[in-house]
Amino acid sequence: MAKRVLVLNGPNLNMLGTREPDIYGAQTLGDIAALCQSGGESLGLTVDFRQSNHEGELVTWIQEARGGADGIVINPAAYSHTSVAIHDALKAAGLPVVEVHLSNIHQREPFRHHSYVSAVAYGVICGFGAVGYSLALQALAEKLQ
Ligand code: CA2
Repeated sequence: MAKRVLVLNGPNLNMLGTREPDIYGAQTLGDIAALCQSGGESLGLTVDFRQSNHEGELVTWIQEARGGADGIVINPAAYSHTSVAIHDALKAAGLPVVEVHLSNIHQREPFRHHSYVSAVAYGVICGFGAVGYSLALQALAEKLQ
């Protein structure tokens, strides 16, 4: 049976492709969703791709993933650097988590160097742009085999 992966995206990622292409690339979130759908299909994964600007909504989706998904790929965006709530929800979900960032957060401002999510992820991918999502799905497919 196909493994189910929840791909979550945090605040402002719905704005991708409209500004700062030098940092985040020119692709829209819709483009990345399509990449995940096709990449997931070829890996035998069912991908549920979502974005929210609201911390609580992301927490609720993570809670619902327990029982409804086999793994999580998450780009928590700015909440990476602030959210104990997302950290706690991911820990409680008990599912394998891969954290993705489009940009290399370690090359940027110091406040982006720490992520509350990294401690509950089994892997972190950053700096490869949209390709990072494909790499995350590939890693998760291996893990879920
Ligand atoms: O590099 C990443 O993927 C980030 O998670 C993106 C977040 C940022 O806060 C993290 O430090 C690193 C920001 C996403 C906002 O993206 C925009 C794109 C275009 C226009 C406005 C915002």
